[in-house]
Amino acid sequence: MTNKNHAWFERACRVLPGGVNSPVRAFGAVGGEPPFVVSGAGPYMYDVDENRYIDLMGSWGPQILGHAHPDIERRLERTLKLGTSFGACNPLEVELAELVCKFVPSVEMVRMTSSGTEATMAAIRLARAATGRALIVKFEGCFHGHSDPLLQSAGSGVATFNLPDALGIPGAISALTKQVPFNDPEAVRELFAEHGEEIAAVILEPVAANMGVVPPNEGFLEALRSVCDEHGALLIFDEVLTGFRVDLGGYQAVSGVTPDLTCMGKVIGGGLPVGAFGGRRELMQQIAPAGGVYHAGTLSGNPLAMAAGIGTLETLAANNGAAYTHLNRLADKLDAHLAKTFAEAGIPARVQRARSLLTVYFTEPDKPVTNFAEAKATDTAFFARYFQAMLAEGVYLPPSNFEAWFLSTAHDDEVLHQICVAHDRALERLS
Ligand code: HOZ
Repeated sequence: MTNKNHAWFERACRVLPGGVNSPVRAFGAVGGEPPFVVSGAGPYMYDVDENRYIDLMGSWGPQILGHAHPDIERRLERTLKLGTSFGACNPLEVELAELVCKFVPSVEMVRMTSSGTEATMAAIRLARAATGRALIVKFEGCFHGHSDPLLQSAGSGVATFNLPDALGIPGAISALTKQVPFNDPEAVRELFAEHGEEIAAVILEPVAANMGVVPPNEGFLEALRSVCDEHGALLIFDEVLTGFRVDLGGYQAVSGVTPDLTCMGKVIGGGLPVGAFGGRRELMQQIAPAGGVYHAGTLSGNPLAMAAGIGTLETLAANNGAAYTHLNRLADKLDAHLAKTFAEAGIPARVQRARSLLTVYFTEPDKPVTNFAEAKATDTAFFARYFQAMLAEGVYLPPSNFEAWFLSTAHDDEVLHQICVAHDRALERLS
């Protein structure tokens, strides 16, 4: 790390806990100091020392069109000139809501928030109000933001830093969240057999992507749908990561399983702070002021975030969703190259995918990782070495094995070739 990055990290550590504003940005699990990024263009990011990185982190998901996409920039410039926030109704929030309702199967009405955390928090409040029940079922290793009821056995930064679940969270609140292993419908059925009358909702990422990428086993989502229906509980999909990433309709469109409520974020804000939750009209009408369940936010529906979101969704929808064909094709190529070269190098590695979302686990290639316990049993220490070797070759991966890699439409075949070359060199460094 050259001088300017180091100096910025020292300054940051004096005024920001751990030098960061969100734990996953720190290099705690991979070692070293994080670069300080000053700009991005297409598939690249640049740090204060003018190092260029091919970005496979994509701001943890939102940058599906790459950095500084010209159409998004134009929309933001136009919107910016009109004012940054009014705290009053604005046409852009209606336009983005219309797009979300059009594309996401479960969503007839939507409420914009400022983050994914806020979206899941409000969706749970709504589920509790709608059912008159208190318990929530959550899956180990799924991450739904940092609200009190959802931090237990959480993935993402909580898993990366191996943090205790409950610091600062009263036991009475934790007791209302029941945890079960991902991909274990039997455990869910047993829980319902015991507490069926008390369970308000089952919440999950339909593809777990905060313990690395763990797709649902065949029939798992269907089983959850039917157990919720049987017991009058709501099914909540947290599609903050999968929404508009795996398909315009999210993973619910891919799987054909429709939840009662859907939480979104990331891509729908085109790189600006945003979140949203939505569902059937009859449920969403219970949100204030239409109904009595309170959710509010000064910056909810912020015009800049809405403008970036509209531009992003319209671009993704153009040409019959050609963007997704491109993303999936690149992911296929990357997956094939990684699998082949790891095998040739004698490194046990397994690429797990949900369309263009992917993770490499250092484990036996033919043994699927299906839950949090299995993800934690993979060789994360080797991932740290691989991460550093890739960074040294100019590729910025998410600095944790419990995260997904993100491609963008700005990554083309030439950039993919550069990633593959960097990877091959990284393997040489590791040999
Ligand atoms: N929620 C993101 C994906 N795991 C990480 C972003 C963050 O926590 O800063």
